[in-house]
Amino acid sequence: YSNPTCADGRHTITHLFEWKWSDIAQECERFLGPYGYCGVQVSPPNENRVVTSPNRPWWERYQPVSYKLETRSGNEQQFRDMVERCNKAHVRIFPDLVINHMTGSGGSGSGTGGSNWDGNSLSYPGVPYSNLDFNDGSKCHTGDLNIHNYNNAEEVRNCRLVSLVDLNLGKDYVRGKIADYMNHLIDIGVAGFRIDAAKHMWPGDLTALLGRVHNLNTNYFPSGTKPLIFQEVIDMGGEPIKMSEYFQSGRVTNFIYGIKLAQVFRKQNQAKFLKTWGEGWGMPNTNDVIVFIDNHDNQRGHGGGGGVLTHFEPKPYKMATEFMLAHPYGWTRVMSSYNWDRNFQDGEDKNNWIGPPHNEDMSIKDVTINSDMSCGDGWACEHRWRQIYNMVAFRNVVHGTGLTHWWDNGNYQIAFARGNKGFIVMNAEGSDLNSNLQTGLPQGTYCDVISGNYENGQCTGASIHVGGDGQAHFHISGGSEDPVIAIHIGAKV
Ligand code: ARE
Ligand code: CA
Repeated sequence: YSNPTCADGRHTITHLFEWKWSDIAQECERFLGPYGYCGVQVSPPNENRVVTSPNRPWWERYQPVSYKLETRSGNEQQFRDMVERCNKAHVRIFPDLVINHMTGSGGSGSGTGGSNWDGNSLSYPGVPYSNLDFNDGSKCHTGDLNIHNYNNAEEVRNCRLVSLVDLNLGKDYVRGKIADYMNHLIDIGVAGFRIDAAKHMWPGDLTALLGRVHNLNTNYFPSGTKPLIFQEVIDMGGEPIKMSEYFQSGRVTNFIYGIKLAQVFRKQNQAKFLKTWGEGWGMPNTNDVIVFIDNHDNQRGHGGGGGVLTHFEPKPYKMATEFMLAHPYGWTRVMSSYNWDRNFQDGEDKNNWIGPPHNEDMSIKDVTINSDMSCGDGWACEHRWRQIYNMVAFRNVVHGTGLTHWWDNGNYQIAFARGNKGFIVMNAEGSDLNSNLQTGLPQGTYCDVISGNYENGQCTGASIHVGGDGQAHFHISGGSEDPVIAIHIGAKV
């Protein structure tokens, strides 16, 4: 379950957070396919609770009502159309799977697909689940059935995460309903899943569940291909539940990764130490993780948030993302956000609930595209930033090579090569970088893909001349907004 199910030569996914299926389908065709992305993590496709106080927060989608494919992102027919068009564009779809729980306890109503639910009697007829399908007082021993102590693994897995009513995945019936849902999505043609709140489910229940899941649809994938699974397990080292318990059922989210890189690019820890980045920093094996700079939770202070870089700080954010995409460690995910008006009070953003850009009737707005390729109407579209999409291509070009020719100045200036295919120089120092460096690349002129593109055999930004001995001269001004140069053999004039 940890083999990426990407089309050949593609190695990075992006999370198009809260996008509509119709926009994702277009984005696969007009951008993600042509620019070399492997795939898209999409918001939970199943029916969710309609939350009106606050009004339609993004997090309502983490409160399932049924497994019917009907949400603010679109209906089943639109979902199918997206999967088909994206696969045709060689872009894979990875739905976010919320299977640990249903809605918050208490309250009742009808969901985004019209199914009724009752969080008092634990009735979800759209599945159907009844009170018999949940962990209750027999399995969870906290007085209010909620999780309070993350140092008690049993409590974390059998009690309610922020009052979300906790499904009993030990039950055959529950596993069957979830497997049916997953198989429905697999048969439509998805390539794998993000598993939400995996920490809150028993590893044995997850492997048993996966045992009931189909191989991927042979219209798009070689026969016998298993879905790629990446599990959300927040493990920063201080709790009994470890990422390693979940390697059997796929990859895990490496949350330390973004926090540590934020420290470097905020100049709280010298960049020279990145020489041993990856397993050398005590992180899991490269094949067991998905890595990212920020995610939809920690970019707004949810889910162990705090301290990570986001699109609100573009200079260090781009640098951290460039480093991630240049470095061989991990399977990479690029966040793609929308903007909201942050309102910090006592260090907390009171607006961190705000949902995606929407129309009067609360339907999600279309993603509009400007003439410079950026997005409009509140969509941040980091995945379309030149410095980021060109490094996605860099990663594709250098795939399979190791890290070579490491150089640093003992402080915040670093450089390294990827075999004889690519080279990156980063200056996080503030003062100029002016050095001759060994690039490992064949002689020639290369486009710096940070300051510009390689178009019609020419560079729209800076060019770098590599000599017959592999050396090149680099000058990066300390005050530059983009103090990075990256070159690779796919952008050689
Ligand atoms: C909302 C309201 C709550 C309310 C609840 C039920 O905010 O006040 O009680 O509804 O009515 C998201 C939001 C939540 C939201 C939820 C449901 O973040 O605020 O609750 O949707 O609408 C832990 C988990 C981790 C989880 C984070 C948020 O381990 O799995 O908390 N992350 C995923 C998603 C979230 C989503 C959910 C799970 C739920 O990515 O977007 O919640 O489906 C330490 C621990 C971590 C812990 C962290 C935060 O770091 O190590 O394990 O993360 O603290 O508590
Ligand atoms: Ca649970």
